[in-house]
Amino acid sequence: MAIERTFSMLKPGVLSRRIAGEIISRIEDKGFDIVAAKLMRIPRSLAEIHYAEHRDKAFFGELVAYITSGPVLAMVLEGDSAVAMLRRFCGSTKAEEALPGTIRGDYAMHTGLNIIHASDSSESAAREMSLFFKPEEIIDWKDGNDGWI
Ligand code: IDP
Ligand code: MG
Repeated sequence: MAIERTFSMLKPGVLSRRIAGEIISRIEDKGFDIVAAKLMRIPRSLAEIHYAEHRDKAFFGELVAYITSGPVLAMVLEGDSAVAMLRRFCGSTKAEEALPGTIRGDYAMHTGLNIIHASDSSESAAREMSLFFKPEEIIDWKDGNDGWI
């Protein structure tokens, strides 16, 4: 396995529900390293670029309205096969398909409010990281637990 970085985001509602700590704990417990984090309100222009692939979908307006409706916690996570690992950890996009034990499976009843974003490929990860973070905002660090997790 190779060390990768991926982009993740706790979507609006997570702070209001006061479950950000729980979700971050799960991310830490799994073994991802948080190498960047930023609490922000996403401007409409950034939301439209981030979700550009969905521009022509019926739910695009709703998606942009939701993602700009409150603070999000944008993060870069690092770890072995982090891109694929985080996707599985978050669970399926559709609420009714997200398995119990996954973040979406455990915390979301509605697809449009599925609480967490995770990049779907290395290319998306690189693109999304650069949309949300400057290179100097991503921190190189080691937790000293190599060999344990
Ligand atoms: P992903 O977040 O698992 O990568 P995408 O297909 O890229 O899923 O969709 C982006 C986001 O758009 C989803 O996380 C979800 O919040 C929302 N979304 C996707 N499909 C639907 C839908 O059919 N109805 C409403 N919202 C949707
Ligand atoms: Mg996606």
